[in-house]
Amino acid sequence: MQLHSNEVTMTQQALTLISHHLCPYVQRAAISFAEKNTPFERVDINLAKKPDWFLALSPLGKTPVLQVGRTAIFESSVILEYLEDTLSAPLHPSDPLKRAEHRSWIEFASAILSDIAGLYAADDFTKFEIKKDALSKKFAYVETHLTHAPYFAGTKFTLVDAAFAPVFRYFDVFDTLPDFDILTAKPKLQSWRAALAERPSVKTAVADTYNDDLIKFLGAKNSYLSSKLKT
Ligand SMILES: N[C@@H](CCC(=O)N[C@@H](CS)C(=O)NCC(=O)O)C(=O)O
Repeated sequence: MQLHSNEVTMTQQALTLISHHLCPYVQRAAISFAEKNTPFERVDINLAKKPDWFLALSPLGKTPVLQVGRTAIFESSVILEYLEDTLSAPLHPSDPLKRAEHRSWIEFASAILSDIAGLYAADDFTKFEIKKDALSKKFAYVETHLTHAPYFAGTKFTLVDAAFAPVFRYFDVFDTLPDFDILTAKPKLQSWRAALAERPSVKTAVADTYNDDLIKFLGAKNSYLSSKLKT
């Protein structure tokens, strides 16, 4: 039997995920690797002091980067697609339209992450409330469009779940803030969040110290949210 050359290359090349210990986009890839039962090396870097070797690999200067042998792949959605293309245990639906729909939802998760970054960086109450409102509206949209349980597409865990699990993880800390009620009164979303939190691949995508590390990271932002965390 002749092996396809990609199979040979793929199995021989080391997979290294260049990461940041809190990065939600890194978590997507770590979750996918775990779901696919594929070992990888994880190298955490300090994004506040990016090493030159990292900047040489990552033109956008962002984590995650997946190094496959000598090739660097950047952008989490591209990394997820590469893992779909090369590893077994698919996390995308096989139907092209469904797959496209799932990709759209992954984009939506990225838009939510962008609002979350805006929320924790907002330096006054007004900006904070604008971001909070934008997030509330996006989550209300999710709530009305969730039609399956326990996961986004039903009993099968998919990449949409891998993209939303790191979104919900922020709220374990945000929910400790006074009057922070974005996810309350959204029962479908809450049960999806709970199911994701129980998933082993989701649990192992971050260190046990994640919540404390996130509080430290947010506390150092000098933002409206960090002032609320300290009180
Ligand atoms: N669109 C990118 C976003 C990645 C991203 O924003 N990563 C953040 C950390 S979570 C980063 O590296 N930020 C550093 C910077 O922007 O300087 C992806 O999906 O991979």
